[in-house]
Amino acid sequence: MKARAARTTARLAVAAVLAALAWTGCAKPGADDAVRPSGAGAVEILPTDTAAELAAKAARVAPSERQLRWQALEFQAFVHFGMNTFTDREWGEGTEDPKLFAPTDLDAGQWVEAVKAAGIRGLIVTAKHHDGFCLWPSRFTAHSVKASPWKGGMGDVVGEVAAACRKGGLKFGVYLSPWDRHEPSYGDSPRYNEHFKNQLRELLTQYGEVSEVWFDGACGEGPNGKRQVYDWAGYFGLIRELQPGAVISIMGPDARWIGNEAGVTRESEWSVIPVVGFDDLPDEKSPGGIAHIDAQAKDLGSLDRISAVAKQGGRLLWYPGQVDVSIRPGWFYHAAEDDKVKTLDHLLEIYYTSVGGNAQLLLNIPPDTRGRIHENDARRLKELGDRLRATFAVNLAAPAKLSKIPDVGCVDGSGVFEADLGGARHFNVAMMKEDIRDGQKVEAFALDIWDGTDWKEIARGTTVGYQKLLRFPAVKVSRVRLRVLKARGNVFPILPPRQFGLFLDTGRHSLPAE
Ligand code: FUL
Repeated sequence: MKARAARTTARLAVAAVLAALAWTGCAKPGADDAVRPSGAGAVEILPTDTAAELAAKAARVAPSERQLRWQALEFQAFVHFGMNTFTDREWGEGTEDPKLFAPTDLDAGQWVEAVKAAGIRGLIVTAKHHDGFCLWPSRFTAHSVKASPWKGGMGDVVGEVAAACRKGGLKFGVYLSPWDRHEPSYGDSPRYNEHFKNQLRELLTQYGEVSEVWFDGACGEGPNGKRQVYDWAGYFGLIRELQPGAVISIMGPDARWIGNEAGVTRESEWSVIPVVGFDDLPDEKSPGGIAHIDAQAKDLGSLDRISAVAKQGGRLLWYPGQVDVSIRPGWFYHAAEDDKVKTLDHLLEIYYTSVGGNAQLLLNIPPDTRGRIHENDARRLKELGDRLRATFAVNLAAPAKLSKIPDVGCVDGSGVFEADLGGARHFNVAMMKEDIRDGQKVEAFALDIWDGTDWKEIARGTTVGYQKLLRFPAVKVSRVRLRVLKARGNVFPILPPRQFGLFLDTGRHSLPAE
């Protein structure tokens, strides 16, 4: 009874705070409700569209339900484990003896606990890498755990990982390399496509819910190598049929590669991406209608880029970025890299710029030859989680109260949010979020503090999207102001505590004396 009353009081308090916030904007919230799409979907852009029409169209593109759920995972683990772990290589030839696969102490539960310590919410395992060795006993090849000494050939790594994820409350996903250096049918396109779909079907039906299927674009066939024409449409169709909630990443329509493997996110990371052409049917050249983007281009979604694509005729898609990067130099475990685990500062930098840069972070942690996440990696993951938990435990903007609304000029869909923190608060991290169910709109913003006499700008940025995290030297003030300087259409209020937050990271060196 007591707990229930406390919850009710807390809810009333939150409602009062929300009502007490100040927001000024040029357009009325809700004005474009009528044109808001119900979910995903391409919006056509034409050579005849004006700049204003293109901005309005871009503002209307919204994620699908599966993309929304995926984005909310924020931080996932990539687990590269397989034949390469035992041959000390990054890319196997496909000719390796399955007997080499011999983990001595495989413990998927330990993987799950280690990654959860970092605050990770999902895990994607390499069910099959380019060498073709399968971590599950596939009925369609002999090149698998079945032929290995591990558990006398009776083991199933994918099964153990899926079960451990379920038990630990992590989402579970699979990486299945389209490029297969072992499978004899590879290059005989229709036969290999059948083979690949058979393997996909096993993975999608035998292990419960699969939240993501990760298709690698890598293919190292040389000029005289095998040429496989992938049946992307068939693969995607099968996934949609068997696991409709699964996001198909990279060579797929739901999430795009960020463009590098170093953990670097663009300053302006857009989820609304223009694509040349109107053909939205998946085929080899255009998997799900997304093949024409250059994932490594500097600018993928600015209004300039949108208008350049519109001149050729095309579509706008919701296509968010995923940052895949390894905690070590390699994707697979190598004992020689045991002391090359990324530093905590480096991981924090990657976290703040990806999870805090409108992208999802997919951090690779490769288990060793025991089949365990090495102590050095596990320790670093725990340090990372501890630091993030400590920083984000208290949102200092949560009890914000109404302040005087300043008189500021508006450009496009801009607006000003101002909060009185109810006393001086010490912080060095700010968080803001757009409600991406309504699309992504903010193009430029600035964060100000009241220094007692005047407003002083302490940070400025471009896109916000799902989440923007800003780090700056610590300040101690009682009033802050967020100015949305430019937006594509109407930006709804960005409200604490869910969409606006201020935090103190006590681990940073730059803290001034209190
Ligand atoms: C690349 C692969 O070639 C690497 O081995 C690794 O799997 C990485 C995530 O993707 O394309």
